[in-house]
Order: sequence, then structure tokens, then C-alpha cells
Amino acid sequence: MNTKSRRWRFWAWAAVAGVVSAAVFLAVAEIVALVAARDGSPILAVGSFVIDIVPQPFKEFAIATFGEYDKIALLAGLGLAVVIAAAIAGVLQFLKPPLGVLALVLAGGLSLAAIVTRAGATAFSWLPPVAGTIAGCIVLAMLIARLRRWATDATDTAAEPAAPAEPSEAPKLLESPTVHPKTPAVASVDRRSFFRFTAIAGLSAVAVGVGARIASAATSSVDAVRRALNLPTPRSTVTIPAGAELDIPGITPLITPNADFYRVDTALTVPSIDPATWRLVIDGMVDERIELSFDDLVAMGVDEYAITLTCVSNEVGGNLVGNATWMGVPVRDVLALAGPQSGADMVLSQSVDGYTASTPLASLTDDGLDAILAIAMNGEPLPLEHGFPVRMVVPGLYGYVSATKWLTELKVTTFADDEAYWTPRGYSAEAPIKFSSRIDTPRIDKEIAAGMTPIAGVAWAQTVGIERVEVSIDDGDWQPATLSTPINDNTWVQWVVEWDATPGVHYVACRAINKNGDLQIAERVPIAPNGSSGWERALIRVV
Ligand SMILES: Nc1nc2c(c(=O)[nH]1)N[C@H]1C(S)=C(S)[C@@H](COP(=O)(O)O)O[C@H]1N2
Ligand SMILES: [Mo]
Repeated sequence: MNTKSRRWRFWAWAAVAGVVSAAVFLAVAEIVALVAARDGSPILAVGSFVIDIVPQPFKEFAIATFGEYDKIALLAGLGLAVVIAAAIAGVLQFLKPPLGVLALVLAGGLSLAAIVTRAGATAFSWLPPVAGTIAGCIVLAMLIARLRRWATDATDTAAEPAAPAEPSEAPKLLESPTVHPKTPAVASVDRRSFFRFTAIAGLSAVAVGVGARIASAATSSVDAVRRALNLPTPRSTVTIPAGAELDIPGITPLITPNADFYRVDTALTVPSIDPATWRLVIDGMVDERIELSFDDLVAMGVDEYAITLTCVSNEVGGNLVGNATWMGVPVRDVLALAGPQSGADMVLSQSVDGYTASTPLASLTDDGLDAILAIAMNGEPLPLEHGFPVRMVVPGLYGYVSATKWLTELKVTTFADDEAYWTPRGYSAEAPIKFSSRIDTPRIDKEIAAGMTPIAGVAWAQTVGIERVEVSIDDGDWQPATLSTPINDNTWVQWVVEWDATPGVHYVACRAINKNGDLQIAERVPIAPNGSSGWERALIRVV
């Protein structure tokens, strides 16, 4: 073997040793996190940190490209970055110890910073990254020491000038090969020792790391607590009027099942909160700071509400909108316990993971608006990913300024004094939902047969209500659609137009008129800073 390829071989093994050390780092951190501090997982903390700092256009790109898998894509990207950085650390340690160990310490320090600065960091959050760093450094130092011995022996034996570690030493080796009475057997002993340690460290890291993650998922008992939770009987329930649901194949169901309900949040792992220990704090500009337990909240009396939730990121024709029945307590009743002071104009709702939303105080105290703290969704306790045990739901406001999940605090304040999560990230501090309409069927991507075909969809104008939906085919006259009977003005309605489809390609457009007589905004604008607008125009192929 020539010198060059021999050197590359050692570099490659150094890179492998680096990756194995990083795996040991992560595995030890995971197992310590499992035992001592669940929030101390370095990879998740760094991932959450990345979510918070990436610029808005990149976030939109990620959501557009990976959709619901954006978080998996983020973790995969992060994993790749860890592998590359770890490989470099391995090579550094091989070339110039203790450079690689120092790099690992630096990486550990960064993950430590990401962990302890996160909202909800606990007293022992620092332990997992510190333990992981120590273990990773020891393994890296041991593996590379063996690799360097092997490299030196191999070089001696072959009398090649390829001492990979310290090139300055190479001439010496070449000059006096006989002063090192090494035999090929010695080199192979060191080689075996390196391989054995690498394999043991690598395999145990994978086993421990994967085991810890699985155990962590399995023992997050909040899921069991949720399933065992007895919901109170609501004082009033939602009545679904006759004719509320049209019988049309392909139309969105009137009530979105929980499993199909869109999910949008910045949480890399779903927070698990036990309702038994959950507390809601109402503070800020209030007469009295109040703390409520889950039972306190439920004891205030719950009612059922039907409210359609909409995400500011919903594009024209998009599906980041869903309709559910929610069981909850009016926010105004909860705020009244604390007594908001005059001068306040905003409530900053905060989640256990540090997410915040700014909602106008008036939207929460208005008697005519059903802003609620919800504990149930479609007759079940809130699903974990939809905010268990308590979230806010406010009709007429985009989710990011109102629908805080895993709610822990309501801070009565002012728009002048406080800023919510998305405000410095390119979105408006206040954002009422722009009313809109959507075509569900026929689908743009599916040909249909000529003949009578329903064109149908949904339309929403939360707090105001939909008066009319109109459809235009091939830029022809706007014809009124038949509407389903609305549940209330906070929910979407379904609409349908019967169409005699002729073969060819057709444009179908829809627009809504709300009960104030306003026409849906025609101008196409992007989702930032306060929601998309424009009429949906679908191209339908008829054969
Ligand atoms: N804690 C927390 N709550 C949050 C968010 C978040 O990122 N974190 N996202 C908000 C946004 S942007 C929307 S649209 C709604 C979505 O609620 P869903 O996931 O239950 O549909 O939750 C809101 N509540
Ligand atoms: Mo959203």
C-alpha cells in the first residue's frame, strides 16, 4: 500500500472514531436525561434552538418542502451536521491531540447553552450534556490514542514516512526504523484493540441511545393520564342543526376529526404536562395574581363551543384550517378572577415551552365573543399535540395570536410593553382572520368525467358568518352556491354548486361574502405578515 492511501485510511478511521464518540456523547446524555432531567436532551434542545433562530423565509421553505415532516427533516439535517462535525473532530484529534477533544467540549458547551436557556429548564437540565460531553471526550481520547499507536506501528513496520499524526516525526522514523523493534504482530494488536473499542463503544452507544429514547417515549405517562381523564359534563352542548353537513363525496367533513386536524407549532417534542401538577398563572397588570389548578378551572363550569381554527400560514386553497367542538371555560371569567387593570390592552399567553401569543384584551373580555380555555376537543381530552391539558381558542383570530397550546400563563399587559413569539419574526402583533373560501372538489390533480358534477368546498368568516359563496366557471358570471346550515358564525359552512361539466380544461373560481356584506379580498398576498388573501382559482380537466 502506498503512503498516501495508508494515511487516508487512518484519517477515515479517525473520522469513524469521532462519530462513535459523538454517538457515545448523545447516548449518555439521553440516558441521563431519562433518569435525571427529561428536558436535557442535547439533540432536541439544539433542534428547538434552531427552530427559534432560523429566519422566516427558511422556515416557510421548510414547511413548503417538507410539510408535516418539517421537524423530521430538521432532525435529519441536524443528525447529518453532527456526523460531519464529529468526523472532523476525530480527524483533528488524530492529527493534533487534544484538538478533537476540545472541539467536543465546545460542542457540548453549545448544547448546554441551548438546554439551560430554554423555557422550562429544570434544576438538573445541565446534567445530561455535561455527562455526555465527559463520556464522549474520554471515548474519543481512548480511541484515537489506539489509532495513533496503530498508525505509528504500521508506519514503523513498513518503514514508510507516513506518520500521520506528527509529520515532523516522520523523518526520524524513517532514519531509524530499527530503534523501534516493532513487528507486524504489534501493529495488528493495536489495530485489533482500536477496532474492538470502536465496535464496543459504537454498538453500546446505539443500544443505550435508542433504548433511552424508546423508554422515554414509553414512560411519558401523560398519555395514559390523558386517556384515563374523566371529562366533566358540559353545562351546554353544541347543537348541530339539520342540514349542517352536505352529502357530497370529496367535501371536507363539517367537524374535522382530531386525527386529521392540522398541527402547527414550534415544539420539536410534544410537551407532556400532567393535569395534576398543571397550574395556570394570571398575572401582570391585574389586581390580584391568581393561580389555578386544572380542577379549579373545571370547577368554574365548562360549556361546549364549535369554533373553526385557522393558521396564518394557510395559503389560498390550503388546508391549515379545521373545525372542532371544544369544551372550555370563557377566558373572560378566568381573567375576571384576577381583575385586569385599566391601561392594559393585551394578554400575552405563554406555553410551557416558552411559546407566546399576543391577544387583544378586548377579544378575550368581550361578552359577545366565545374566547375560551379549552380542555377538550371533539369530545375527548385535548390530544397531546393539540395542547393537553389546556389551550386557548379565540374565534376570529389566527392561531399564532390566540390559540396557545400547553398554556401556563396569561399575562395582562400592553402591546407597547410585550412582544409575542412571532412578532419579531415577521408577523403582525394583531391578526384577525381574513375570511375565505376553498374548493374541495373536484380536485385540481384529478380528471373528472363530463356530466353533472358538484363543485363544493368550505368557507369561513369567524365571528361574522358567511352570507354567500359564489362560483365562476371559465370567468363567467358569479353564481351563488347552496350553503349548508351554519352551526354558528364561528364555524365554517359547506357550499355546493351543481355544474354540467363539458370536456376540456376549465377554470373554477370561488369567493365568499360575509354577513357584513364584505366581499372576500381578491388581491393575492402572501401569508406574512398577517395572512394570505385572494380567490382560489382551480384548473379542472374534464374528459
Ligand atoms: N405552545 C404553542 N402553541 C401554539 C403554537 C405554537 O407554536 N406553540 N402555534 C400556534 C399556531 S401558529 C396555530 S395555527 C395553532 C394551531 O393549533 P393546532 O396545532 O392545534 O391546529 O396553535 C397555536 N398555538
Ligand atoms: Mo398558525
